[in-house]
Amino acid sequence: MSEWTIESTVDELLRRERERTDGGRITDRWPGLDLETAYRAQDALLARKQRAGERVVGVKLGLTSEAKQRRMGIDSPLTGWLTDAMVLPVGEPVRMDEMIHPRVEPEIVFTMGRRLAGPEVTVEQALDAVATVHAGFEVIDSRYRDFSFALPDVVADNASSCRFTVSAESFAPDGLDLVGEICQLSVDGDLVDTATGSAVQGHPAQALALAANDLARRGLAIEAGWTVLTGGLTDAVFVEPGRTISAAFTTLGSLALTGKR
Ligand code: 0L1
Ligand code: MG
Repeated sequence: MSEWTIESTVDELLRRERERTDGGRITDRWPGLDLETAYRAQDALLARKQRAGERVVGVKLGLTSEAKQRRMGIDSPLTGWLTDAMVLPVGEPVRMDEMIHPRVEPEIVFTMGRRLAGPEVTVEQALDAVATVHAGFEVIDSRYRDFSFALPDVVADNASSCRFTVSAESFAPDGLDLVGEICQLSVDGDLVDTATGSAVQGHPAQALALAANDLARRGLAIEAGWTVLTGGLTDAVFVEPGRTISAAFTTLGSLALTGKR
């Protein structure tokens, strides 16, 4: 491709998703792809999905923990869109034949009781707009080889969004200690990682405020009823056929996912 544009970037990323194939960084071929243009590409990619019948049901934050930022070599959080096609009902397997190289991470999830619009949303205002809190899993699946990307690449790729599961058990935010909430991540019964809610920007509601303030720069807001994934608490674990990944939270309950070829 001689000259890269937002539309050709979207074409390429959707082709990789459809054909379940990864590829090199767009920024290697389009060094002019800056962050602002990348978010325009993300919105254009969403518009294509909406034209194909998908409906926005929420927003996700990515790279909200220092551990994940260090691992991916990117020191900034980002946001992406969640659609109804990404919903993975509790108990359903992760269908690996629909994906490229899926990984799973446990998250604290909010459902919104009220619209939340930036700028200058505080953590208190963010938490006040939350209806319920849940344990959740995000299945991420980068359209880049080996999950190797610069920030504009992963932003254009809708923050590696693929699927997400939200536990049916719900909690009112009042009275929860979301900073101290512990999550233990196990693979086939073996504990592999532990983190607390403080890993997510110091407080998961801080991540929510960050999303509202970021979206406000694009003239957008978080709508009532939306789901918000606040970001991986621990590192993400690769899905394998037959592998069961489980997360046990102190208050929010437990969830498990199994990979299926
Ligand atoms: O949800 C996430 O934290 C992932 C954001 C994108 C980075 C990645 O693919 O690991
Ligand atoms: Mg995530």
